[in-house]
Amino acid sequence: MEINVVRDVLEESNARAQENRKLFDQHGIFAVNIMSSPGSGKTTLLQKTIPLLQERRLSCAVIEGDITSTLDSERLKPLGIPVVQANTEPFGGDCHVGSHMVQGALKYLDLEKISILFIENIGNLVCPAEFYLGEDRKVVVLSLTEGEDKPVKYPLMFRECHLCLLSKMDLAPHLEVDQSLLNENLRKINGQLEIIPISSKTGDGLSLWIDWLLKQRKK
Ligand SMILES: Nc1nc2c(ncn2[C@@H]2O[C@H](COP(=O)(O)OP(=O)(O)O)[C@@H](O)[C@H]2O)c(=O)[nH]1
Ligand SMILES: [Mg+2]
Repeated sequence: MEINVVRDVLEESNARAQENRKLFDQHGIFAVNIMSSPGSGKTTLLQKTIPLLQERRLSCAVIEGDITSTLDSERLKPLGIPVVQANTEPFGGDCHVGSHMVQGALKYLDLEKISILFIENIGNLVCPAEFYLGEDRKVVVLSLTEGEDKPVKYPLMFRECHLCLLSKMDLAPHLEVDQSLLNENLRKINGQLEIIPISSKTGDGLSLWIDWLLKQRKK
C-alpha cells in the first residue's frame, strides 16, 4: 500500500496564497490582511478608513472573515463597496482565514476595479498569524484595553506584522495602561514593527494610517 505523506502541511496553503498573489499582481491590487483579537476595532477601522480612501478616488473591497454570521459585512454595506463574506463554519469553523477561502472569495470580485483589498481576519491573536494569504502587508490592531503584555504573550502575531495600530486611544484616560511599557514590549518582539496610535472614534491618527497605506502601496 502506498502511503502519501504531506511533506509540508503549509505547502497546499502556500500554493493557494501564491496563486492569490499572482492575481493581485496581475490586477494591481494592494492587499492588506488585518488581524487582531475579537473586538479590538477592525470593522470600525474599515468603516472609517474606506471613505477616506474613496475621497482619494481609490476603490476598495473587503473580504470579511468570520466563523459564522454576516454581521460585519452588513456594517460595511452603507459604504457601497464590494464585500465578500468568508465564513469558516463550512470548513470546520477554522480560527483563521485560509488562502483557499481568499481564493474562493476573489471569484466574486471584479478584480480590475479594485485598488485596495482589505481582508478582515477572524478575531484571534494566534492562528491568523501563521498563514500567508498572498497579501502585501499584515497589520495587527491592538486596542489599549488589551493590556501591555499581549505582544509578549502572542509574539508570532507581532513578529509577522508590518504595522501595529494601537486602537481606542480615546480610552487612555480611563485606563491604567503603561503605554511606554506597551511600546517597549512591541519593540522587544519586533524591532522593525511600525506603530501608529489611533482612535476610530475621534479620528485621531487615521491620517497617519492612510499615509502609511498609500506609501506602502507605492513600494
Ligand atoms: N472607544 C472606542 N471604541 C471603539 C473604537 N473602535 C472600535 N470601538 C468599539 O469596539 C467594539 C468592537 O469593535 P469592532 O470594530 O466590532 O471590532 P472587531 O471585532 O475587531 O471588528 C465596538 O463596540 C466598537 O464601537 C475606538 O476607537 N474607540
Ligand atoms: Mg469585525
